[in-house]
Amino acid sequence: MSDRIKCWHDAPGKPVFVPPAGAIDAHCHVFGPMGEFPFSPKAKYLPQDASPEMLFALRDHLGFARNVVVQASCHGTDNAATLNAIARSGGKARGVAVVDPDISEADLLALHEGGMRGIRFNFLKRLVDNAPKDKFLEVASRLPEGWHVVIYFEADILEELRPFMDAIPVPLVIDHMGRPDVTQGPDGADMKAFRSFLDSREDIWFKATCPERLDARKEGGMGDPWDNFAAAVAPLVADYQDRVLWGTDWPHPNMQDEIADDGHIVDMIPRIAPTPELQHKLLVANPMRLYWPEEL
Ligand code: 0GY
Repeated sequence: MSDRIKCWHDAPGKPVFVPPAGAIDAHCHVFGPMGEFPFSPKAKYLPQDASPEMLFALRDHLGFARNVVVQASCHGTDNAATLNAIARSGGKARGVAVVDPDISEADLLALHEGGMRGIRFNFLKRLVDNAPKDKFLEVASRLPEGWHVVIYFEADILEELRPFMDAIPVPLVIDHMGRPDVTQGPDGADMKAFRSFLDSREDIWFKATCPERLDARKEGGMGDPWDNFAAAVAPLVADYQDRVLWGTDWPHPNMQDEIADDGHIVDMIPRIAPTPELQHKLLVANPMRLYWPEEL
């Protein structure tokens, strides 16, 4: 039990920034509870329980209305814990699944019924053993109507992944902007490459997320208050304001070296989206289009 890691802040501060009504935390996870929803035997980290109730309490504390729960790698392709969180949310959560690429049409539809609206392909070698592009492409071609593909990769493999991503026939959502080195600044090589990728298709979305990962002290950044992140990401949000999402990344998988205060993470929002109009797009209008389009 003692080697189960915990990466979240016990008592995050109340943010100064007040999110607009209907704001959506579009990137967060749940872990377990392990007694009901065991972790995958292939999990690369074993976290303490981060339950739906904890997530919803944080949502309310931070001033958000809804969550998009992304299936975490520690649960493998068994989406039961994420579906449980969605079911317990009273309609205030939807999700992104991780599936065995051989999944049947009936099982995909069951995921849709359970509130999933996309699938995630993870290319981080420290999180998954293999990422079969040919099988991913096949399953991406038979997703339920309106679904998208979330892709998680690091900046050094963006070019290598381009032909694969170009071939995906549904909208793409890129986790954490493909993890650019934000210390390079807004015009650094990583941001330039990411912009060129965004310019290649109008249906590529991204999450302006994870100052705590991308601007962490241990990665050569500066840590909270994450000035490198604000400087590098604000121009991207302004230039691609109709296809950017935001999320807390709670419970911050694998971040035990530097526990981020979620209140501070929320207070980054006005630094990357300084006007009420941008904030509404980032937190309400954009995620609603992807996750609750029937309400628009
Ligand atoms: C994140 C990032 C990480 C982990 C996962 O599914 C996961 O385990 O996404 C990570 O370790 O970088 O998006 O939460």
